[in-house]
Amino acid sequence: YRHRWSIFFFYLLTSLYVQGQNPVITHKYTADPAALVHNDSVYLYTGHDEADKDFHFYDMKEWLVFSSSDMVNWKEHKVPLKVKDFSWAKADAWASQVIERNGKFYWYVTVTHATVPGKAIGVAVSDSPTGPFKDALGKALVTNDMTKATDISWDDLDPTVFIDDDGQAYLYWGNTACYYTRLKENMTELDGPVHTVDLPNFTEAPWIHKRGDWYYLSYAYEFPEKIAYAMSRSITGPWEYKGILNEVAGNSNTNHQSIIHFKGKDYFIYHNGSIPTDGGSFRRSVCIDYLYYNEGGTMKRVIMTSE
Ligand code: FUB
Repeated sequence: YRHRWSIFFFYLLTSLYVQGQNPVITHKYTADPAALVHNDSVYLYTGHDEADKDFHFYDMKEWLVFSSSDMVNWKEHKVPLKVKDFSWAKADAWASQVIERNGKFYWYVTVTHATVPGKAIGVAVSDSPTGPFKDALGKALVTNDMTKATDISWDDLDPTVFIDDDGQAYLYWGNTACYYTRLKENMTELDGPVHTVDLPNFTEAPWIHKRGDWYYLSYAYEFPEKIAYAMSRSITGPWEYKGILNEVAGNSNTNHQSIIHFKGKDYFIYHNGSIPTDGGSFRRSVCIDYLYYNEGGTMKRVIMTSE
């Protein structure tokens, strides 16, 4: 019996985000986490939900950045980037991701274009992970050109960026259809055709990570969103669907994951609407839970702290 109890307590403890508390940021509503491991720190980039409780849609004008060396204590930095830093954009600081290349930090963001109807992807650059960031191009990197067979006006959103072991960079993004293309070494130009990845019930929010020889493409599945994932031996596929990684995150229709390995542990970072009274789909909060792999590389379903 003692043995059984110790197993029970082990699972109880490891299934909760024991060291810290969820949500990890409570003084502001934060959404669409994208974490970057750099040197001995994690930089957590988020959107900022500013909708008051009578406004039933996203009100997002800026992105935020927090850093931590232990995944528990988060330091907020000066607001590093706003929609208005992109002269060609008019609204919607939606999902984003930052990556480092050759000492520069590139931040791929979703916004609404001021003149081309629909969503667009821009890229900002900085010498520091905490900014200040500046629009790298003075125009969008990806606009809604309505030339893809699957095109809808809001499919050019939720960029995720990945640099493969051979140095080739890739940009994945999409809503309803998942797209990818190569990026030139300068990280600010697309290189070659746009491909579509066929994934069951793909909604949005692709995230690419690699562990050992496996590539993982996780994404928001159905709506309200669960997070599902596929695995491949190559960044360009073929991708094999593996199932649900995370269930619907409480009262938030969206979920939006980021997956990192930091100081020997794996983390699943997402958002829910769990701040009491006003939290919900348009007032979301970033949470962190542990992620575990099975032998063979598949991922165990995440146990959210709120479960
Ligand atoms: O935060 C606005 C949008 O909601 C994001 O772009 C999606 O991924 C979803 O989280």
